[in-house]
Amino acid sequence: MIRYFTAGESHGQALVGIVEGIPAGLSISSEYINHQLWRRQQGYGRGGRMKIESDKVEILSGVRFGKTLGSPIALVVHNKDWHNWIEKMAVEGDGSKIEKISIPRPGHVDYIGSVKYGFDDIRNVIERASARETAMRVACCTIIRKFLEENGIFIGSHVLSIGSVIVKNRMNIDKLIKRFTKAACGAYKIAEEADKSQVRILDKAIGNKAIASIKRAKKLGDTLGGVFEVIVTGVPLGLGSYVHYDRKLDGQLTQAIMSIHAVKGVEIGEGFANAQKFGSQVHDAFGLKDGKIMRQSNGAGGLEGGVTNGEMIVLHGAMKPISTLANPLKSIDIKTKRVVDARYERSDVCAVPACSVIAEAVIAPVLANAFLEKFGGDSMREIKTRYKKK
Ligand code: EPS
Repeated sequence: MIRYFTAGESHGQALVGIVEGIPAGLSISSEYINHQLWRRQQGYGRGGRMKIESDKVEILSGVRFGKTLGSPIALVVHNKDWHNWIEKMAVEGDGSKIEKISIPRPGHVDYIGSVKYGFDDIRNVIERASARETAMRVACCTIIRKFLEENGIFIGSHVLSIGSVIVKNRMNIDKLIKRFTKAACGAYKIAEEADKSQVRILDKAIGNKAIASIKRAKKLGDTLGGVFEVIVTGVPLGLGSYVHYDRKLDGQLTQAIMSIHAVKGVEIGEGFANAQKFGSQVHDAFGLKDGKIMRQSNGAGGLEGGVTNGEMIVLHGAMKPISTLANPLKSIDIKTKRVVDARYERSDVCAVPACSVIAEAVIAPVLANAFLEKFGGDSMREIKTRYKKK
């Protein structure tokens, strides 16, 4: 089974990661991972930090001559901004000359983290709670994603709404998706098309409206959230299981997306909208195509009973507006107990496009583990032979 860990503070020296359980013989390069890191940094509405960083991964172990060895893969992404934080983030010393942060931002984990871990300096919380951590998550998960791609499973995403600007014409979007997913790279083609928009919205006019609303939010010192859609193609029938709660793949996939910073809602397909319809409008009638049993629709979003049904997987994630506000809400200084404005820490106005890219990445380990449970082996060759025999 594949596991991965990340470590690193937002303004520390580096983010590091270890990916364990990748079979031997998978082709991977830092260039391949760097493209996903670049995608994570894009999007209209990102803050000043993205102008400083140009995230690049260094592979330290587990890969030889471009192929995985089956051993743990160690990765590092250096934080360029660390050079501006060497004293504030020093590993040694007592920090007595460093100003402590005592004003928490509502919506962030600043206050809760300081109480939970017993800190009198909120900086200790901010550093690890920052969404910067997702850079290493994307790096680790991209290796796992490559494993899926070699087995014909492709992941893509696009943005459905930013603030109150919503892609309403679902039929048009579904037509586009149908066309895109016919490409050799399946759902990844959706990602490539969405990447052409600064907000990753497939409808150009709606995209322009979204950009205008982010501009407005910035002017007001405010922030915006939104909803994104993640699609997976090439998924074989039978991944996950209905026999036990923790083997249900829908539960595992939604947890992975919910674990991304600022995500507050996840659904499979049109989960919430379907709750308002008749069953006959939601469920996917069986049919026959060239003698093969198929579905006439995909209301289930590719999952029934926690098991993949052979249709594409459709997931939605809702990201709340980023909690750091340039025009701040009220807070309390935990040192003086006085009511003050919340502290402004450099941040993004909107990071929904980046969040959709991160979501593509973080579901890869869930899918890969379900795949390995069914077709697993120690090397790519062994796995491919088993998968072909299915
Ligand atoms: C981020 C890096 C962070 C934030 C952002 C995401 O860098 P800095 O704190 O130096 O600006 O820009 O994180 C947050 C929005 C947050 O609230 O922590 C990144 O690399 O994605």
